[in-house]
Amino acid sequence: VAARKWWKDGIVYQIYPASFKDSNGDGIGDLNGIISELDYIRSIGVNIVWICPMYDSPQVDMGYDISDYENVYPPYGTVQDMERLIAECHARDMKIILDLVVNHTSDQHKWFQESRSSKTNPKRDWYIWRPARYVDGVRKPPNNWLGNFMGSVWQWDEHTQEYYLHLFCPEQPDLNWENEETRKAIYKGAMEFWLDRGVDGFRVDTVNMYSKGDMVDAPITDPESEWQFAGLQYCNGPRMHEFLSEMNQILDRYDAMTVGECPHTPELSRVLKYVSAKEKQLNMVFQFDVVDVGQGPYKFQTTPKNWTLPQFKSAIQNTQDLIRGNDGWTTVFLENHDQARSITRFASDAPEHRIASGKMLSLMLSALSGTMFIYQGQELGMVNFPVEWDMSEYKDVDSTNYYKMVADRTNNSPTALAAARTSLQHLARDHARVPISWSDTPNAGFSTAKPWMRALEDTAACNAKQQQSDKTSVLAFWKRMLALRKQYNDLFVHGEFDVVDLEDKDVFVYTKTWRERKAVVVCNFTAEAREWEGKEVGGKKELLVSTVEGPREGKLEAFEGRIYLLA
Ligand code: TEU
Ligand code: CA
Repeated sequence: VAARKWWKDGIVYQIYPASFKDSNGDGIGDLNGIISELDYIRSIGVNIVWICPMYDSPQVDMGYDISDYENVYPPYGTVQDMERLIAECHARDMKIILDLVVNHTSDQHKWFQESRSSKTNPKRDWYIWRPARYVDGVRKPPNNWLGNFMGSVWQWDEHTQEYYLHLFCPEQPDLNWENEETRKAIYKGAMEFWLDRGVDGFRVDTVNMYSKGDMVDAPITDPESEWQFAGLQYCNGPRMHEFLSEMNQILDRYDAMTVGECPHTPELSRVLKYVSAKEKQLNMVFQFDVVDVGQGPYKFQTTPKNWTLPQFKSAIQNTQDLIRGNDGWTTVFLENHDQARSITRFASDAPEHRIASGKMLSLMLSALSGTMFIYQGQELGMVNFPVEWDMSEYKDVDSTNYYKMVADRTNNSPTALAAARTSLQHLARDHARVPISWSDTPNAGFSTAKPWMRALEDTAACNAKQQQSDKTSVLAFWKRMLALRKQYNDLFVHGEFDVVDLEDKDVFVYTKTWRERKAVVVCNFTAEAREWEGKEVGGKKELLVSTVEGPREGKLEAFEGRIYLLA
């Protein structure tokens, strides 16, 4: 048997630099703040750290708009600080991966500045420029595609009288991957620059969007709008695998790990093409099945808890089935910087249920197969900020643009705006981006100054300092689960996953199987006690762990989770 790749057994901790820890009192997290908490991160049981974009950027999309790949955003620190962070991770036997954002740059990147300067500039073709089309003498963009942050994906440029493509904000022009010179510049500046400084791999942003295909109009799914959902057209384009093979040749030289972000790709066969070992593209991807549960046609066009447990189970099954009987690999995650907090979304953030919910989700995740990803604050059981917070606390373009669109469309209808607020309180990316609650001191112990985003105020009930010395905390439970995940590595990380009762709306029961070993995982997703006799799973059961202390028999408590080993 060939040795397992190091990243398969990885437990990754994702850091959002702006909100992790502020070391110099300017209200913004920074690299020195991260370095000061590496021992804390390691104590959780993590062995890989992922740093969200820390590159120089005007921060229109929180660093996913990069103006210089080879420099650090000054409030975060310097390239030397990054070198120190890399060394300090390695000194603790942890790997470090960065975010690779190369579908687009910032409009402030020098490549784009040159590209937009004239139609004959040598870098004109590094971005995607198209002439207008005229309908009854009216200037229109080249197609009807809707952008990820609302509006058209095309921006008119007065100076050269053409449109450029931006799948995200107008300040995030898409690079032209069809141009070989552009690709080479990306590999050298964005990848090799950091691989040469010792980083161990990348989380690859929007990895399936580089090849845009023929860019024809999208079908009309929203008759009220001029712009139509086009995700299925701009994702997984015809040259995607060719580009990734090329990119992989560089990554291979460094034995670098890759995890690609793979939106709008529901078909397993498609996903497999990205992650199968023999295809040599990416090591693994983030599928969107689970985090998309309960979202509307426009993400926010929905009501809270608008999902059922069977939907959640089959979404998890889709990600687990990816590795059944083939050479692919998968990921385990419920949170990241683009998702609201999982306790609020999938369990209960009511004060009396928050801790139980956090432990139950930790248990549910820790026995799933694949490389595991934990997002900062998830290990503390952090939850969404409250509904009372004003609209001005939402800083993310994704949230503010949606709210603006609803206002425009409905002529500021109070009912429509209230519905938008309710949905944002449930699903907005902002909830994951508030400062980490380190202690029960002003500004949650994150900073000595007023933080760039408002910190949670319930820090007495939830902070890292208190949880580190409390054996019953969510943090203590995460540590225990990650230790068990290591102890039962074959079964939990590599075993085969089966849902026991897909239709049950209250309890999620699944089994894991590795050769003659078997475990059954039982999670009560309701706020009431629930009967579970376990007749569907034969054999003698021995309790391995429960989210509730003490001997466990009979009914499951509200949001209780248990794992049994089967003899
Ligand atoms: O996200 C890309 C993506 O496709 C979405 O999940 C996106 O966040 C969603 O449409 C918003 O509701 C990545 C990054 O993770 C995200 O933070 C960036 O904003 C985006 O790319 C652009 O770089
Ligand atoms: Ca700072």
